[in-house]
Order: sequence, then structure tokens, then C-alpha cells
Amino acid sequence: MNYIDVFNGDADGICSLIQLRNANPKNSELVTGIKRDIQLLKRVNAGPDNFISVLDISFEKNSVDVQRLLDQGATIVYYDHHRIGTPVRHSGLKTFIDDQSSTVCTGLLVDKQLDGGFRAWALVAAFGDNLNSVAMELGTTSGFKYESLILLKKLGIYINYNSYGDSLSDLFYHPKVLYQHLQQYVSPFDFIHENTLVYTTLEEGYMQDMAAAESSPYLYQSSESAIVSFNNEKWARRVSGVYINDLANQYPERAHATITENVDGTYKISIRSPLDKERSAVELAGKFETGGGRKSAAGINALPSESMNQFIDAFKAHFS
Ligand SMILES: [Mn+2]
Repeated sequence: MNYIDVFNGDADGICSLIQLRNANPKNSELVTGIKRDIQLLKRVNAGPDNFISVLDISFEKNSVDVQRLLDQGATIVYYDHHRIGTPVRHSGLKTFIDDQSSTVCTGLLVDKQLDGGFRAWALVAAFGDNLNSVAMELGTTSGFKYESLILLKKLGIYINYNSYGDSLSDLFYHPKVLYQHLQQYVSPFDFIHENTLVYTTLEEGYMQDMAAAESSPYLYQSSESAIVSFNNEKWARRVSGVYINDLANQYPERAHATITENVDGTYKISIRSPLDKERSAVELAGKFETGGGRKSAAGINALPSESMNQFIDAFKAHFS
């Protein structure tokens, strides 16, 4: 049997596979990418002698390739918490998917199957997916001290942060390489204490990028909404997603947008609706040609510069 491990490049994807491969060590081919790169099964070719493990990428977004790989005779096990879409039944496919619960992530689904055998890694996954209270509670009942949980939380944030960016060249570590560094440790605490080069690189990168984000200018700011403008630089592409979530947590009553210029002169816009109000971000984004997303988090991929004022006015009006 030849093993192929396909996983999202964020903390949840990476820490899910770490648990799986600590429990069941295999020499496998690794397929991963930046966080937004979720159609990973497209890149996989396999036959009857392949066993494919898929972690933390939407089944719905990969279902055509699931079907193709099953038709080619491969065996697939699928763990995920994003949208499942239409389920597929096939003797070669086993799924552990929960797209209903907001207190679950892929790392916790794997943890359940492994009876908590690598619980600390599951907690890193949960913290990375911003499931802070879930992770704190599970960590406390599992006997971890508060200070230890804070350490796992930091690691989750840093691994997750490493997966953002427009391309692999924006990242500090290719998620495959980061996985290979982390995988060598049964416990994340040992990784933190022993591989200080990788840990410090991520920590310092995160701190510097966040500081740069914090000193970026506001295009607009009121008690109801705020727009931050970023230069199109590596650090901004890495940190904008983490930073806008941070702003949303800090000012839950406010709507937020970040604007970053694309190489072609258009603008990429991220929008977060206020955490404590029922106002849809995707409804606003959908008014623009390349807009889309979810109720709480949406974006516009390529806003023409001449539409910028129109967007700012629409944003203010939508969230006032
Ligand atoms: Mn996840």
C-alpha cells in the first residue's frame, strides 16, 4: 500500500495529520498548500494500491475528485468539519465529517477516533482554528495547567498564521516542511523546547507582522465600522487574515474591512461583520463582481480602483 496524506496547510490540518501519523506511522506522500488552497485532491493521482487520508478540506469542494479517485480504485479516509455538500457512498470511502457543530474542528474529530492519544496536538489544532473556549475546557479537564494551555494556544496561532498568504513564497515555511519539523515530536511541548529555531522564527514573524498591521492607516473609522489599508507586501499578505480576526475579537460591535492592493492595480478586500450583530458580510460583498463568502466573513477578490469610493460608501451604509 502506498499512502498519500492530503491536508490543509493551517494548524488544524497539520495537527490532525500529526496525530494520525503518530498513532499509525507511515512513509507517505504529502500534499498540502497555503490555507486558501483547498482543492487539493485535484492534484492527486492514485489507483488500487493507494490509501489516501484527507484532512481539513471541504468535501463539497473536492467531491468530484473523491469520486474520480474512488473510480480509479483508491481507498479514502476523510476527516473534516467544512461543508460536506452531497455525501458519497462507496465501499472505498470512510468519512468522519461534522459540518454542523461550531465547536468541532478536524483535529478534534481525529482526537476522538484516537481516544485522545495525542490530546496536546488536538488542542493546538483547536486553538489554531480559534476554538479557544472549547480548547481551554477540554485542556483543563484533560489535566493541563493553564500556563501549558497558553503555550499550546500560541503554537496554534503561529502555525495557523504561517498558512496565510497569496502564494507559498509569502510564507515562512512551506506547510509540508513545517509539518515535517513538527511531526518528529510526540508532544508539542517538546517541539517548542527543542526546535527553538522554527518556533522563534514563527513567533517573531507573527509579532513583527502584527506590529506592522497595527501601524497601518485607517481609511475610515467610526464606532460602527472601520477600514484598514495595507500596502501590498509579503507581511500584509501573511497577516491580514489574522489581523482582521483580531480586530473583530477586540471590537465585537464593529464591522471591519481590510484593503490590499493587488499586483494588477485592483484591490483585495476582506470583510467581517460585527460579531454581536446580525448583519451579513456576504450580502455586501455580493454587490460587487468578484465578491463572495459567508455571513460573518466575506471578501472581494479584485475591486477595480475606480469602484473604491463606491465600496467605502456601501460599506458604511451597510453597517450603520
Ligand atoms: Mn479546520
